[in-house]
Amino acid sequence: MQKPDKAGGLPSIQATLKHLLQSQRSKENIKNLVRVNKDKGFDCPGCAWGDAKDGYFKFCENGAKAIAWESTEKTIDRQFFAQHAVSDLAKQSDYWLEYQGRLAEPMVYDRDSDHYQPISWSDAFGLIAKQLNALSDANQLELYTSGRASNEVSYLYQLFGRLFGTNNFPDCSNLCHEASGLALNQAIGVGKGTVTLADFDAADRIFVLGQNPGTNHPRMLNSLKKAAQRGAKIISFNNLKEVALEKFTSPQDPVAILTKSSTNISHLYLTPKLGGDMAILRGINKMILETHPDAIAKAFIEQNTTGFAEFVTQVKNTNWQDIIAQSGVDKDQIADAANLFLSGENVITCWAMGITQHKHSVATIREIVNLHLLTGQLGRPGAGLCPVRGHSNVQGNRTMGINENPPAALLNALEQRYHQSMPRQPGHNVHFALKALASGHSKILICLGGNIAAASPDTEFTQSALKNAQLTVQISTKLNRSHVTPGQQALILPCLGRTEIDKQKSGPQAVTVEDTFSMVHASIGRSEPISPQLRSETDIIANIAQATLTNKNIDWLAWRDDYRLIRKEISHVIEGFADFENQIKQPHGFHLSNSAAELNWRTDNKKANFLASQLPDLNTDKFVLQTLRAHDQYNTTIYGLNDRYRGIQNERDVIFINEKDMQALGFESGQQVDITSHWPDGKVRKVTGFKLYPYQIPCGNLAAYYPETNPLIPIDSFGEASYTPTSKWVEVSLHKSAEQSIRIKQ
Ligand SMILES: Nc1nc2c(c(=O)[nH]1)N[C@H]1C(S)=C(S)[C@@H](COP(=O)(O)OP(=O)(O)OC[C@H]3O[C@@H](n4cnc5c(=O)[nH]c(N)nc54)[C@H](O)[C@@H]3O)O[C@H]1N2
Ligand SMILES: Nc1nc2c(c(=O)[nH]1)N[C@H]1C(S)=C(S)[C@@H](COP(=O)(O)OP(=O)(O)OC[C@H]3O[C@@H](n4cnc5c(=O)[nH]c(N)nc54)[C@H](O)[C@@H]3O)O[C@H]1N2
Ligand SMILES: [Mo]
Repeated sequence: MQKPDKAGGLPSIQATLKHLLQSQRSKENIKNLVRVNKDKGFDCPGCAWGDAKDGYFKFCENGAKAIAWESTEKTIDRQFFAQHAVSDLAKQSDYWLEYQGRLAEPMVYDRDSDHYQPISWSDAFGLIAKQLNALSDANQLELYTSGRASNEVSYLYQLFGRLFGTNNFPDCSNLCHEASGLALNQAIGVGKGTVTLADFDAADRIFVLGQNPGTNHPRMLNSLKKAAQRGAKIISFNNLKEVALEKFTSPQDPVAILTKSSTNISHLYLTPKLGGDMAILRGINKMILETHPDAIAKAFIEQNTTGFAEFVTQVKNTNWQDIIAQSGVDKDQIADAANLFLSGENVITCWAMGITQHKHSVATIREIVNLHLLTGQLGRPGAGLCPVRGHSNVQGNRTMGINENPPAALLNALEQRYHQSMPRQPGHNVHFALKALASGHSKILICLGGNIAAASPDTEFTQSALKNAQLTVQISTKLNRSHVTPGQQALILPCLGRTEIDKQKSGPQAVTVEDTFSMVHASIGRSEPISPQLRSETDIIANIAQATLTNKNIDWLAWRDDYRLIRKEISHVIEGFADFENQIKQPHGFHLSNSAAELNWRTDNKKANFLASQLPDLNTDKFVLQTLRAHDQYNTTIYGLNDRYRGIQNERDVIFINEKDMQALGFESGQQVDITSHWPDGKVRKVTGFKLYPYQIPCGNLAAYYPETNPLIPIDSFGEASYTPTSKWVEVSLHKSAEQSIRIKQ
C-alpha cells in the first residue's frame, strides 16, 4: 500500500461504510451517524473535539468506526467464557479480544477452573462491598477512570471514593494530558485550553504541535481546512510528515470529492527530532527578544505577568548551538516559524501527545505559554492556547473531581454539602497506583472503563501489579487485556455504551460531557441496548456505593433512578454548574467560562507567570522511539490492521526508520527486528519481530504503534512532575530477529 498524498476524500467514505457493515448492525448505525453530536443525539465516543453550530453531519470516519465498534450485534456471554480459559484468552491479541463483541452479562473469575462464570448483579455488588469493607485502610483502594465516563457517573464515583476515604483516582489523564493541566495551572491559573471552536474562525495563524488530527481528531481538519481556505496560515511541528497535515479533502464535501480537489493544510511544516519542540519554541522566543523587540507585548506583560526578567535571562543563556542541535531544525526554519507567528494578528497554538509524553513536557508547555505571553496572544478572539484532549469526556472527568490531587475548594464544597469530612492527603496517579498494587500496599482496583493493563507502560510490570491485587473490577463494554490479567478475584461488569438508551425508573436518561473547548452538553443514546443484562455506569457505581458505605445518609439509588438529581448535586458543588439542568436544554449546551481567557489569573500570585526552564538534556547514543496510534485504532482498541495514511496494510508490528539509519545498520526494508529498550535498572525489556519500514523520519528517531510497544517503556521513565510515561521518548536499540521469534509471531 502506498502512502496517499492527501487525507480524507473517497477512501474515507469507503472505510466508514466498511466498518458500518462489519458491525452487523448497519441500519441502526447509519441512524446513529445522523444522531451523533446533534441536539437530542449522543456525544461521539471518539475524540473531545467540539461541534460546529451548523447543520452538517457531525461524524468523521474514525467517529463512525468508534460507533460501529460499540454498536455491534456480536456479544459474548457465559457460553463464550465457558469455552475459553482465561490463560488461553491471555494469549490472544488485543484486536482478537475486542473483536469478540460486546460483554453481555456480569461475570466473576473462578481461579480454580481459570474461567469466568456468571454472577448476578446483586452478588457482584455484595462481593465488592464485602471486600472493600474488609480493607484495613481506605487508601488500599484504587479507582481508575478512562475518559468516556459521563459527568454524572464521574461525580458519583469521586463522591463514593472520598466518602469511602481515599483520593486514589488514577485516570487516563495521567497517561495523556497531565502535563498540560499542570503547566497551564502554574502559568495561567487554569488547567484547560483558553480558546473555543469559534476562535478557529478568527485566528490567522494556527500552530499544531505534536498532534495527528487526520487520525485522532478528524473533525479538527474541517476547522483547519476552513481556516486555510480563508487565508489563515497553519504551521505544523511533527516528528513525522503526517499526510493529513499536508493535504485534506473533506469526506463531507461531495464537490471536492468529485473534482478530486484538496486543500493544502500546512503552510510551514517543521520535522523536529523527538523532544525537540521546546528547543524550537525557545528559538522563537529568542529570536523575538533579540531581533523583534517591537513584537514584545510590553503593556500586556506589565499589566498581567510576573517573571519576565527571569525569562529573558533564561532565554539569553540558551545558546543557538544547543537550540539547533536539540531541535533538529535549522535556524532559518525557526526564523520562518517566528516570522509567521509574529505576522499573525491572532494566533492559536494546539498540541497533543507529541508534546505531553516527554520527560520535559511541563517545561515545553510552559514555553508555549511564555511565547503567548511575550506576544500577548491570549484573551481575545482568535488567540490562545489549545491542548487538544483525547477521550471524549476526559476534561469533564476532572471538572467533576476525578483528581488524585483535588483542589481544597472542591473538598470544602463536598464537606459542606454532605456534612462528612473528605480525605485531604493526595492520592495515587496511575504510576503510584501500579506501584502500590505491585508492592501489595493497595489491594483492590476498580476500573470505570478503559484498559489499564494495555494502556499503561512496562507491560510485564503492570500486568503483574494487576494480578497481585486481591480484587480487580472492570466496568467495561468490550473484552480487553485488563480482563485477562485478573487479580486474585475479578469481576467483569458490562455496561451500556454512549449509543444505547439508558432507561431508569424516571424514564430514558441523558448524561452530559465536556469537550476540549469547555462546552458542556447532553448526550442521549437511541439504540436498544445490546443485552438486557447491561446496566448504566451510573447504576453500577450507585449500587457499589449503596452496598458499601455504612453511612446511609445519601440515597444513591434515588440518584440512579433520575440523573437530574445528580445534576442538582453537581450544581451545588461544582463551580460553573449553577443552573445545570436548564443550561443543557440549550442547543449545543453551555460554555464553562475560562478565567485566563478573561485575563483573570487564578494563580497563587494572581498573575500570569513566565516560567522558563533550561533545555533538557536529550543526548543519547541510542535510537529514540516514539509510540503512536495507527489510523485503525482507538487507544488499545484495535479496529483493524491498516494505517492508511502511512501506507501500512494488514500489519501492526512495524517500525518506521530513516532509510539512512537502516542502511547504516545493514538492514533492509521489510526485515524483522527485535527492539530492546535501555534503562538504568538493567531489566531486559524487549519486543520481537517488528518489520522495518523506511520512512520520512529524522535520523536517530523511530516510530512504532502503541500498545504493542508498551512493554518497552520503563515504569520509572516518566515526565517531570506529570508522571506521564515518556511514550514519545524511549531509548532503544535494534537487532535482527532470530528466525524463532519471526515464526512465533506468525
Ligand atoms: N481515531 C482515534 N482517535 C483518537 C484516539 C485514537 O487512538 N484513535 N485517541 C484519543 C486520545 S485518548 C488522545 S490523547 C488523542 C491522541 O492524539 P495524538 O496526540 O494525535 O496521538 P498520537 O498518535 O500519539 O500522535 C502524536 C503525534 O505527535 C507526533 N510526535 C511524536 N513525538 C513528537 C515530538 O517529540 N515532537 C513533535 N512535534 N511531534 C511528535 C507523532 O508523529 C504523531 O503525529 O486522540 C484521541 N482520539
Ligand atoms: N505507549 C503508549 N501508551 C499510551 C499512549 C501512547 O500514546 N503511547 N497513550 C495514552 C493515552 S493518551 C491514553 S488516554 C490511554 C488510554 O487508556 P484507557 O482509556 O484506559 O484505554 P482505552 O483503550 O481507551 O480503553 C478501551 C476500553 O474501554 C472500554 N470502554 C469503551 N467504551 C466504554 C464506555 O462507554 N464505558 C465503559 N465503562 N467502558 C468503555 C472497553 O472495554 C475498551 O476495551 O493510553 C495511554 N497509553
Ligand atoms: Mo489520551
